[in-house]
Amino acid sequence: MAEKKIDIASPILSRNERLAQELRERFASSGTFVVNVLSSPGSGKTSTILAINERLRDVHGLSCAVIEGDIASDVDAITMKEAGMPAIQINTGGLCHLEGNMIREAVDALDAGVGLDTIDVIFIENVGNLVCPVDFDLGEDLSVMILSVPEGDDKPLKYPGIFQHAGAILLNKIDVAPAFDFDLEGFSATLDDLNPEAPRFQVSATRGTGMDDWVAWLAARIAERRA
Ligand SMILES: Nc1nc2c(ncn2[C@@H]2O[C@H](COP(=O)(O)OP(=O)(O)OP(=O)(O)O)[C@@H](O)[C@H]2O)c(=O)[nH]1
Ligand SMILES: [Mg+2]
Ligand SMILES: [Zn+2]
Repeated sequence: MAEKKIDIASPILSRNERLAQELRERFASSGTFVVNVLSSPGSGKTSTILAINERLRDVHGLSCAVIEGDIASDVDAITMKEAGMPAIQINTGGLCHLEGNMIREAVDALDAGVGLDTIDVIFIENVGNLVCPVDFDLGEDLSVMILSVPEGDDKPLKYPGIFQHAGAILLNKIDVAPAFDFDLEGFSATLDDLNPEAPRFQVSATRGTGMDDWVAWLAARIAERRA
């Protein structure tokens, strides 16, 4: 008997595409710029968003909010709220990426709270994972990939998809580079092949190194989008 192959991925992805389009229109009408932050667990997504928020708020006069995606717990949302940002926690209950329907619920909650019109920038801190988050469009304007030095310079070779997808690439924890023999030239050469367009920034989220340049670039993208 011939085997019947059931493709469950395509309907899920096409439903997600429709939701992403809906979200994109909603963000456009409220004038909200959305950044999808992607990385492995522990690369510095939360620390980077905190560092960006300080500069967007103090230097550029922009108000930020966060949607936190984690398999469990609300520790990151609590950290963001303590830093003064409205934050919505999504617990995926085991799912290793965020999908459009989860973002829609979180955006509804932000809208019912502070109001979407009052938010200039939403950061979506995706679930720490270098594989499937790239398959799920969340209606974002920009995807930022964060690699941290201790993960090693070979990661773009092993997980090319996420590096190709990114609109900007941060190399975080640059303060510990000497301890890890991170091959900056080799890393750059791999990115030249995979994604020559995306700008790259070497940063330390906790010490602030490189943050002003990176946030200036981001603020310019936000201003362009609004214009
Ligand atoms: N040395 C150093 N440590 C950093 C830097 N950025 C983050 N860290 C530390 O790395 C650890 C993880 O940082 P987080 O910002 O929580 O990373 P994350 O990607 O949000 O982690 P998950 O949400 O759990 O995936 C924390 O102990 C941070 O203090 C950095 O630039 N330099
Ligand atoms: Mg985090
Ligand atoms: Zn997944």
